[in-house]
Parts: sequence; C-alpha cells; structure tokens
Amino acid sequence: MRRSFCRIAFAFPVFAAPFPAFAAPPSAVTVSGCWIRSMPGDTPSGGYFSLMNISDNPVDLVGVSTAAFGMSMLHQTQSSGSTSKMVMLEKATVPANGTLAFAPGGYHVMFEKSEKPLAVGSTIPVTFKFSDGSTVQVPCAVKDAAGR
Ligand SMILES: [Cu+2]
Repeated sequence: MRRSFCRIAFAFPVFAAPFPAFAAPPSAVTVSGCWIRSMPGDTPSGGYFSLMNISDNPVDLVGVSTAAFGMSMLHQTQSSGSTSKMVMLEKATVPANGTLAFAPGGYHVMFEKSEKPLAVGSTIPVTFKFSDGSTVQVPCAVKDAAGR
C-alpha cells in the first residue's frame, strides 16, 4: 500500500520535490477545522483552519498543497479604512505553545487552478508543510461560497 501511494503522490511533479514522505518527523503542529470556500470557475478559493503548536519553539507554516488545485499560496487580507488587499506570505508563524487561526478576513490559503469542480459536502486531502520539516495531511471540507 505504501508503495502504491508513493507512486500516486509522485505522479504530480509540481509537488513531488519538497516532501521527504517517509522521513518526516512527527509534527508539533496540529491542523483542525479545515474547510475550503469553493468558488465557481477560475475564481480562487479560500482555505481556512486552525493551527496549534504544542512545542516550546515557534513553528512556521511554509506551504500547503493538494492534488485538487494546481496552485496554493499563503495569503493575508489586510484592511485599512474601507479598502482591503491581499498580500502573499512566505510563511505564517505559529507561536510556541500557541495557536494561529486562518479565517475569513485574515490569514488564508488561496487555492487556484482547480483540477475539476469540487463537490460541496465532500472533503479533499490537503498537506501542510512546516519549518521543522514535518508535514501533516488533513481532510478539508468543501463548502459553498456562503461557507455552508
Ligand atoms: Cu487570498
């Protein structure tokens, strides 16, 4: 089973390089409550979740990937007055023994170039990569544009 999973994972060359799939240490960070706001057509979809770091050192989220989308970026929405804009982030730091929320209006993952339309109510596996070299894969719930 592991061997066939490996072959499937490496069939996506965009994601193949950075993951030491069987050598990664257990992660100090857990991911919970992950969901994706599925948008029609080519509109980017936001990804939201909570990160909890149980170690005594800060850990950075450095990347997110899923076979369901061709591109995944870390974004932060920044508001000033009546305008808001999104900036791209290299990383997002989860404080030692602390949490970091990715939520509408703040930190989020921007998923672009969906491979095919996502079914609302389904889940897709998403892999989170951290600065300590660990990776975590969790199922993310697909919700509609209203977040339901
Ligand atoms: Cu964004």
